[in-house]
Amino acid sequence: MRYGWVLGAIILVGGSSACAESGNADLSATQFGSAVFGTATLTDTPKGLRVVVQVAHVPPGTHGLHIHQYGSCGNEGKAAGGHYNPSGVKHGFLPRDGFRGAHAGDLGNIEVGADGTGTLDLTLKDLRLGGGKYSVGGRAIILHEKVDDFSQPLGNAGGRIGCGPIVITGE
Ligand SMILES: [Cu+2]
Repeated sequence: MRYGWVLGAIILVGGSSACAESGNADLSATQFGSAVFGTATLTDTPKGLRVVVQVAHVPPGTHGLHIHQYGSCGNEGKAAGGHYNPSGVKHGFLPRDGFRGAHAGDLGNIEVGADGTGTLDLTLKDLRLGGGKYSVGGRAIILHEKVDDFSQPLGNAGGRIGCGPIVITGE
């Protein structure tokens, strides 16, 4: 009997690790005539959700990058709704401020060089692609026109120039 419980526990642990998922988001321009383009890969790791974003054809400078509530990019990105903020907390920078001081979607900024390309590589503790308290699958990554200055309420990052729905693609 006791042996059966142990076996069950092993199966449960194995099952939860098999839930480590991977996904991506293809970012495209929200405005007609814009060539903004990007890809994001998302992977559940033991340390958290790893998000690697690469963008191209973006005006040089620092641009806010967030996960927004809904996986829809219509109406110049506005259909994605507000920042993903399941805990109803203030705006911040998730790696620095944690879930109490930042929206779960507050990824900060991406630096774009003179050639119009930029890369961001973050691992976000307790954020997950699927399942858990803070899951981002089915939401959207938004690239903003301006820098996220971390001011309230939303970081003052301006319009949404790129958008990509987060799709879970495999384990
Ligand atoms: Cu945003």
